Amino acid sequence: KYPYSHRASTRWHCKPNRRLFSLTRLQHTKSDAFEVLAESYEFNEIEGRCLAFRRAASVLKSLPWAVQRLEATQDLPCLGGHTKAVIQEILQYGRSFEVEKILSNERYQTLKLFTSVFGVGVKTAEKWYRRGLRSFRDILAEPSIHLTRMQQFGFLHYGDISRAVSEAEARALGNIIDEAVRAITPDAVLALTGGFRRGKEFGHDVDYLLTTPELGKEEALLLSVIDRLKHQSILLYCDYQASTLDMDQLPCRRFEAMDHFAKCFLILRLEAGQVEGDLQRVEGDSRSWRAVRVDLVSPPIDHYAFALLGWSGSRQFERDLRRFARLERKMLLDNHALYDLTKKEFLEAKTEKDIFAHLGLEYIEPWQRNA
Ligand code: DCP
Ligand code: MG
Repeated sequence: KYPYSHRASTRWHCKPNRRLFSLTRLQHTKSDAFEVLAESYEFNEIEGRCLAFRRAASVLKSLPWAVQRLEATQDLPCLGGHTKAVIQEILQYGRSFEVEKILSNERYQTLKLFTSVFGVGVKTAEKWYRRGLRSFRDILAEPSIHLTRMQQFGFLHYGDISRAVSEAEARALGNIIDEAVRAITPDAVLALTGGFRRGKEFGHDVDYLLTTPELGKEEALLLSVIDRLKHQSILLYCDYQASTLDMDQLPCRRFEAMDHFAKCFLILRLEAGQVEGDLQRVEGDSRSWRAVRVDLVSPPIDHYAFALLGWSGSRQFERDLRRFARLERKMLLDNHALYDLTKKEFLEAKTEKDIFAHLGLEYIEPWQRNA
């Protein structure tokens, strides 16, 4: 059942960090008990349980009150028996033994470390773990391991890109991208997406959508922007993926990890002087710049609204919205389009509001989508 229709829905999406549910926050690891459980299932490739814990964490995070007794969670959606048992344990003992066991597990710790590298997914991390590798030093010293270019740059800039990006840094990057885009196509459409559009104060990267009012010119714009960043000597790494969009292949009936728009995953060099205040840095770091991960996505203008909604996240919000579309409206929603299975037609949208209207939902602002 669509969780937004629940009575608690007025508080479902809180402004980030304002009313964080503190019960499951593990102070010593700065993580969330349910996030640890979800991750542990993810590492064991048990997707259903992983998603169940992510959804439960979202429900708890949205509460305007702290849970003091298990009974208080009785009418909340998406909380299964396992989740309730963990809540009960934390209420009773102030800790979860199951979570502590996971945190001290060598496999969990190693996979967590390895997947924190740009370009390393669970499968690769698992492969390295099975070969007996336990640290970055082990990996880099192993001659038979062939790192992809993305992983090489992930290791090279690990210190910088594993550190959070601040709002001020995201703004500074926004100015750089904006300047590059306008110099090429003055009337281009550019939008900040991802966590920063939802009002988050920190993120792991900065995400932008850019396109041209004229259909078919968007990919050339993206390539020119990349070229310009290269000439400005701020492009440290670029993984460009050309568009594979084919309307005949839509709607996608199975879940796909990535959409088909032209895009690039970048590492950019950001100078301290460009940032209001200062760079996010670790103590003792006196460099005048840092590396930041940036994603640029370039959908054709007629898919822009869907891409904007999809890339604004959060991931959990997108999952729930798609599920709602499918189960309650018999419609397929993804980053490209909305397809009505009953009428057997694509529904057009120029704005996010049009998409919400097609779904029969009240429009909600990006900052309310922090599920
Ligand atoms: N997204 C998507 N498909 C992907 C990757 C991302 O639809 N394969 C969407 C959902 C995300 C948004 O794009 O919310 C941005 O992705 P990020 O991984 O950058 O996530 P956030 O910006 O929300 O969080 P962070 O602060 O970690 O960057
Ligand atoms: Mg992001």
